[in-house]
Amino acid sequence: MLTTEQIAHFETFGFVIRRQCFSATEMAEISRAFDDVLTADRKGRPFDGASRQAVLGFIEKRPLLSGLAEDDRIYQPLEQLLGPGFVWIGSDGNLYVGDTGWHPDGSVLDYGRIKVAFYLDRVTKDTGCLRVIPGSHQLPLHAALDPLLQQRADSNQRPFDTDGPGVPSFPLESQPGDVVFFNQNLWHAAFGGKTGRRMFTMNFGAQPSKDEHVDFLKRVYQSNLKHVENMQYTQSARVYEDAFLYSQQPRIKGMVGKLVELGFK
Ligand SMILES: O=C(O)CCC(=O)C(=O)O
Repeated sequence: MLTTEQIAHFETFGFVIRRQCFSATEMAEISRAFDDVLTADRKGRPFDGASRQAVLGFIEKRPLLSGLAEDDRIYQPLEQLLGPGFVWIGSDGNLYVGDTGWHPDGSVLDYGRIKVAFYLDRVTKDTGCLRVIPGSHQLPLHAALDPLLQQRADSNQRPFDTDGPGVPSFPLESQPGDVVFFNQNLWHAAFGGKTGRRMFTMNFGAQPSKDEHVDFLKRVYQSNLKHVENMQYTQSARVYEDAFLYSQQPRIKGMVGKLVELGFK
């Protein structure tokens, strides 16, 4: 459970990091399962490091990983931050290559969505930890940072007279076992990571209360289908796994119901 102060931190700054939520033994198992899923996607071939590998439906592919979505250490903070009836958006397991330029994961400011990120190796400010711009999940800062998208497209652009790493931000340095929760409207980036930096995310949305929220979920689903095409080695016309979509586990069942209703596969 988050304390009142941790909730205030999340609401004000747009993120909260929970230190050493998972033990070294648990992280060793999670790490092995991660390597397994990404290697299976490459059909056993080595990672060539040419571009990012992202496997969609990542936690859904192993029971040990799927269990994270219903684990109290993840589920309870989400229920506190998003409210009851929150929905599953999806997960991805990644081997990153190079920097990730500044961006938010969307700008639907009236629809709460949270990304939960696990970095599987120690990462610091200059070795690829997640950097965030505190408070940028809200207006007016959220919109004032739009010029950073030009810099993401072309790192020579300096809309604020500085390069990407120079943009004022907070580094979420982390050790395996730490878990980052952040508002998807928050501007974030990572610089200086090694090729093959390992991280995975789980993404959740509040219970949709407007057509615009449902439209947003549909857009994300379409964009995840594209990610399967562009960043997975093994092609598929699906994002999710049946074992997860039709799980009988009450918490999982509760979060995927909307997706099944919308016909997501
Ligand atoms: O770790 C990174 O490179 C950035 C992660 C990120 O941008 C994301 O998960 O949306």
